[in-house]
Amino acid sequence: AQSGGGSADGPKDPSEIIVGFAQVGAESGWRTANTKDIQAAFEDAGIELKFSDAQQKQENQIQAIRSYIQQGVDVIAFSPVIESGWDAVLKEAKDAEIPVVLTDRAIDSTDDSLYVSFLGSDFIEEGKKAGEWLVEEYSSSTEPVNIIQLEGTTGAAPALDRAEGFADVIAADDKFQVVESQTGDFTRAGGKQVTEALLKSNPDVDVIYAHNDDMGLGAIEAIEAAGMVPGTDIKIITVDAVKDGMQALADGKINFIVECSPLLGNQLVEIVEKVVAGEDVEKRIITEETTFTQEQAVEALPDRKY
Ligand code: GYE
Repeated sequence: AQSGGGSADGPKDPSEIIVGFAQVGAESGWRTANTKDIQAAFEDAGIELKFSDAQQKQENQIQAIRSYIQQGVDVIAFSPVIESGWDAVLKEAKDAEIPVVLTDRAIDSTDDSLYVSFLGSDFIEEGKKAGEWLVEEYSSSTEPVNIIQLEGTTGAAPALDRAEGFADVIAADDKFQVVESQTGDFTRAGGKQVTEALLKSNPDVDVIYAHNDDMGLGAIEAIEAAGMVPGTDIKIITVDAVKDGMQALADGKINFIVECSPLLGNQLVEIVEKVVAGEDVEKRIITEETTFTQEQAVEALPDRKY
């Protein structure tokens, strides 16, 4: 079994453990909250964390992972920017006997011995929750419902899965039509730009489904600039539930948010400690999440941590 340490002298002290974390970037409010939470959790645990920001580029992440392998860290954790293309570098980690933990996003590989655990949300479920709200919202209408989808980063697990879960649910009624679907790369600027362009060719859109809050917030700016009222003229559904998103929901500019928790730090520390001690860890650990309506956002906002 892969193990980052544990010797005849007994378990490693936390202060002897070194973890290398290869983050996606700083593309969204979710991501910055995730980075803060992970850094704080390792600091609290007294475990050294080497941290790198890949600026949403896979090649940078691969470079960071290679450098962690060279430095001989005890555990490598990373949030893969896209799903595909990891086999070679993860094989190098495996050969170096450094266990890898996938944090937040999944990889697409047939070899599940390349990582010890995958901690994060069920993105298909999130997409389904978004679709279920929409189906319920329009349950008494027979008119067509024209939808624009703002996709996350092309090829990223949350973009693929949030599209899939949503599509599965709305397929139940062909009044729901995704008339346009384009990537906004999970950023506010991306969401704004794509919405601006798409509103021109689709002035009669009813709903925008954005794969994260930031793109939804960008869409709000574009809708207002076009002289329409977000949340009323065009309904908006997003995923994440970061503070800015929750504020817009409470203000009536977003209609529904599916929660995706970025607070993975403590669970990641726990996995690292177990792996280093040579204990078994669950192959898949799913984060628990809820959803928010406008009324629920008003109530939840004061206690929102991120
Ligand atoms: O929803 C988005 C971020 O991978 C779950 O990445 C994460 C997503 C999150 O940029 O805001």
